[in-house]
Amino acid sequence: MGLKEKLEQKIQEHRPRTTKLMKEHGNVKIGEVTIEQAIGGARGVKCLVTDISYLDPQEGIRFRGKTIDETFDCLPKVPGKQYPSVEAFWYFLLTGEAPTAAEAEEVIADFKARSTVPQYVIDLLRAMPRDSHPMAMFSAAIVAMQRESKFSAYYKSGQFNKMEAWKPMYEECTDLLAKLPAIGAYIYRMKYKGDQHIPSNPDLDFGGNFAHMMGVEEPYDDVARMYFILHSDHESGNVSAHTTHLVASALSDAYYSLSAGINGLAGPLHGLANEEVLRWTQNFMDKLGGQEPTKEAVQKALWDTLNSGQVIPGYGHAVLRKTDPRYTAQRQFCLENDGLKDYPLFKLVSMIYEVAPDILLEQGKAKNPWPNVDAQSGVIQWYYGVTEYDFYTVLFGIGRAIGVLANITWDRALGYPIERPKSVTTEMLEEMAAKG
Ligand code: FCX
Repeated sequence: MGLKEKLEQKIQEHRPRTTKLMKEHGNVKIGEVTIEQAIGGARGVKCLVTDISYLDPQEGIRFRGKTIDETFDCLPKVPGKQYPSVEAFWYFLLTGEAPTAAEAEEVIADFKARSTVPQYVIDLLRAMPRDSHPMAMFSAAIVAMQRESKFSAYYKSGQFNKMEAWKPMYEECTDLLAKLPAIGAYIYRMKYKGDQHIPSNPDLDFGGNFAHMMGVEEPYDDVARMYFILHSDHESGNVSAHTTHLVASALSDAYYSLSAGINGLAGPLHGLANEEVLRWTQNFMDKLGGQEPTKEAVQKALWDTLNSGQVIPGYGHAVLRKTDPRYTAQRQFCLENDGLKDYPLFKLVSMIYEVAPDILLEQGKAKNPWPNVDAQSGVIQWYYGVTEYDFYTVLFGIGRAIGVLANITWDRALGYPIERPKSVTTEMLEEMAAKG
């Protein structure tokens, strides 16, 4: 059974659960909202539903019920490689089942057939000022392809059927995802590698072809697979996932929705933190002027950052209350890699890990003093020669697309309505507060 057929089977099995919850238990309360939550960014308000991933504050992310290690273990590896293909993971996120090696190969072939980037996207990227931020380029490239939308064409066809709408959505999400490695690599080489490009290699999977088009040697292909999978999904409330879901809830197509989500990812409190981490560490190294970093120097630099009103990038989280297992997975990758484990930048990042949590605790503001995914990801990129850190959030964006596109396919399958929370005025809150 191919992925689309398997997905259809899963959707048919799932729909009665959603229908029953809505019809028979629609008035069961799952939480309350306080004034603090209404003003404070809806932190902890349970009002989104997804089965693609779940984030436990203590344990961290589970994809389709599996921890990071279990996810990597259950998926077929690319032959001769340590990590599974992104295509196998896409199958897993969509269906909740690990594909066999043959099923994964089928998805790899399907992605290849969809991976050509239209020339007008290249023209658009080339027309943008070369110093445009890579995230602005990435977002523009995605929204430019809206004219390809199969979902919008279906909506306009006059035959729109809510039960069938997931099919064109699935098609265009796959179309879009398959093109992202080539778009990312094009931006990278146009901006930073003298505009010299490397054609796609049709024999390679998503991660392998990305590494090839970036022009980075093995094992960067496995790094890319690991990176994309780790960054794919973090349940639905984070800015990029929520924005993509919100925009798609208006029946906007995947191009509009993902581009919007990518714009949210570009904020320094969200995905751009991986760029900020590298900027911070490089500035710190520059100030040291070749001297070995000491714990005392790191402590001082961290306090200087806090005292200047800035956040320590890569630390803290809105949901997590422990070290992010995505951080741990990447740290483990470094520790198991002979070159990386003694790499000065890795040692510095490890030193920050030793001192930053205590400093954040002493400062007493951050609810979570532990590192998140962004604190560790840049070191690995830097080690493999991808040192242009303003590109790092594009890498995050390619990964994040896997999760959010799987989510909006399911949004259409389950017929989730347009999202429209209610706002109140400050005066209303004051009246409610006075009543107690
Ligand atoms: N450094 C300094 N102060 C921090 C901090 C940090 N790393 N993390 C939180 N704080 C501060 C907040 O700024 C806030 O201060 P305020 O009361 O003066 O406004 C206070 O601590 C309480 O915030 P808290 O409830 O702990 O955190 P939020 O849920 O509001 O915000 C983020 C969560 C992630 C935005 C916050 O921890 C932060 O800014 N971290 C640094 C940026 C970062 O690494 N972002 C990436 C997160 C993630 F993994 C991703 O999306 O990629």
